[in-house]
Amino acid sequence: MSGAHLWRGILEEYADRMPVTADTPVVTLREGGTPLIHSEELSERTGCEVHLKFDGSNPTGSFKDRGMTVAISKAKEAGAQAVICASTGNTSASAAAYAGKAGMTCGVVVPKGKIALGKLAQALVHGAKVIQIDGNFDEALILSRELADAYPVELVNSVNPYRIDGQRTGAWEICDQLGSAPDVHVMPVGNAGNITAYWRGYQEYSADGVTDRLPVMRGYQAAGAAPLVLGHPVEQPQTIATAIRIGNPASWQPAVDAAAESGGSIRSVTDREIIAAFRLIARHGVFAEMASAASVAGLLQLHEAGEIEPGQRIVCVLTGHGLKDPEWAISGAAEPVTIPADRDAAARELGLEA
Ligand code: AN7
Repeated sequence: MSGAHLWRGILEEYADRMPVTADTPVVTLREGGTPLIHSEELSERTGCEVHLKFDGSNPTGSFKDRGMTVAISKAKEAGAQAVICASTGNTSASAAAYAGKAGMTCGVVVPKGKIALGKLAQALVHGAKVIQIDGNFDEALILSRELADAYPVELVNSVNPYRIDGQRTGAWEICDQLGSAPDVHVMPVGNAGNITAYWRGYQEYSADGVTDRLPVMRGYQAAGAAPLVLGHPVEQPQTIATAIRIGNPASWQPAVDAAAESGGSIRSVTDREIIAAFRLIARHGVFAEMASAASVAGLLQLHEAGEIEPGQRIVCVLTGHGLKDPEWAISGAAEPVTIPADRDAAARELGLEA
């Protein structure tokens, strides 16, 4: 026996903590088990031990797969033929993939022109029916809820409790990887399901004695889409981080509670801070999408404000992969050079000397 262990996906790895029985048809793409990457750069800057939980390495490139494997498996168990979701992009990509695997029809409702091209491509290749609306995510979610109320179609947004159930596994993996919860947990916040899920996950592990501590939860919205910071919905949310361009989060209260109960906060970072954080981690080998970089931007903001004690163990969640939206990456980068196919010309470009 080689002793190799191949990750089976969150429903099987965490079966005893999941709402599944022997009768549940598990629909999985072997999601979860994502890397926790130590960041030398961020650790040095902050005087802390900083890790990046890279959920961009999930099968469809975002954390949504953790919740979707549960939601689609339970929908299939209940005999659903079709699922629907509203999305800023990643939920639609994930729903389309898992519905495709399950042999179910999938409809996705997205704000026209406001989702990253890679995410739209995913929904299309996986065979979802893509409906664009002249409106934002919040309006798309209202429409999707109305559809699910009036027609035989299962809603798989994070208002579906199975989504939150699955997303708790991110917290468990971090504890399993570190041996306990971190001191500080930093993450982006949009519709606010993920911060709700992480806090529940940490609390459950704590209640069961798997972790000896709970983290301080620090959530970050984009400044132009920061209803939880302002304390009221935002009619016209604006940010380059389209994944979190959300003005009226569905999990509003549990997210606010998670921040308060943990002694943490939900604050905002500007698009400028997000881009700077995006570039910083990309230069050090990790390509996450703009919305994900809000977590790192938040950590740097906390550090600059002197609110991070040195020596703490910190995890920043990177929720989605940068390849979903290469436009922003390319627009800020140097133009590639073009030269003849010649060794010495290439050496000159690279600044090499014989
Ligand atoms: C990369 O896909 O809402 O606070 O419809 O794609 O749980 O909403 C995406 C959200 C963070 C925010 N990072 O998480 C959708 C959608 C990325 C995201 C969030 C999203 P929540």
